[in-house]
Amino acid sequence: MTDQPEYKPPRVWSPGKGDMGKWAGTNRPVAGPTHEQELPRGKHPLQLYSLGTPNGVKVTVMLEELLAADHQGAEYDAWYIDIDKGDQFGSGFVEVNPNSKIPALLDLGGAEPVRVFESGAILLYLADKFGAFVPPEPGDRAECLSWLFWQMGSTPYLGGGFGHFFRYAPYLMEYPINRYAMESKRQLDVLDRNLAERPFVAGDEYTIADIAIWPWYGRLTMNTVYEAAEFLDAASYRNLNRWARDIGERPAVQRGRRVNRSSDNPWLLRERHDAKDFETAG
Ligand SMILES: N[C@@H](CCC(=O)N[C@@H](CS)C(=O)NCC(=O)O)C(=O)O
Repeated sequence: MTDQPEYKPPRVWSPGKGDMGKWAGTNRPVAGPTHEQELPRGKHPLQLYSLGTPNGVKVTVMLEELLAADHQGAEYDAWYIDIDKGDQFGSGFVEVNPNSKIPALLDLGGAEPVRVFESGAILLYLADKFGAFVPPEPGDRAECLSWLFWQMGSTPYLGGGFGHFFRYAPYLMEYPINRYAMESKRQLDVLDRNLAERPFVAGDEYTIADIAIWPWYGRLTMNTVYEAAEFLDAASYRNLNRWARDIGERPAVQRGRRVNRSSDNPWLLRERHDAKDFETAG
């Protein structure tokens, strides 16, 4: 039982009543731009508008992996989108992503600009464009895409469900935390059982499935997602921990994690425009 009075829904919901929790200032029940704000453009064909959250890190890791594999066409400008300030509702950002969420990518390298939104779609677009980190053979490709889409479909239960109620809700509630901790642990077990049989998520090769899953589930084992590692007993998923450590040691992953982060830590890069930015930071 809770001390909170039971919620009695009105006939038609409207916003603005009650404590809406963290991000109450930016959440709205409608889409579309709130203000005119052009996006900056840099010198490279690939323009990334993002933030160093797990969804954003997927893309910076992918771009750094492509560059490490000598795909020079993957050079990119990474611009910082401040979602606390509402940059995602600026007119320029909404043109690139009508869903107003980071990450969003603009590819200016072809005859016409290509916009891509949703982190999974961005990973697949880049993998196809450079012929890397997605297997060409249909069966192997299906396995890789199955895990990529698994991440996109599963993580809202970990993030919007468990993470929200464990870290950001105005007060702690046992019912939703129980519900989403149950599902989050089931997901950790899915990964752990899969990784008992293979080195990487989709088989013998490192793919966009690993790149999508690591920033959420790998970093959860390292206690950098919601500081929930102990609560979810993440250490008990041995195969997942082994994989998370191995992926975390990749130099491209370490570079990708540093991008679009704003902090006093000089090792982190608010924006990234050149490979040399990593050398001069820190
Ligand atoms: N399914 C989307 C989720 C993106 C997402 O939720 N982005 C968050 C930050 S991690 C965001 O931009 N939030 C701003 C907002 O909701 O206004 C993806 O994977 O790209």
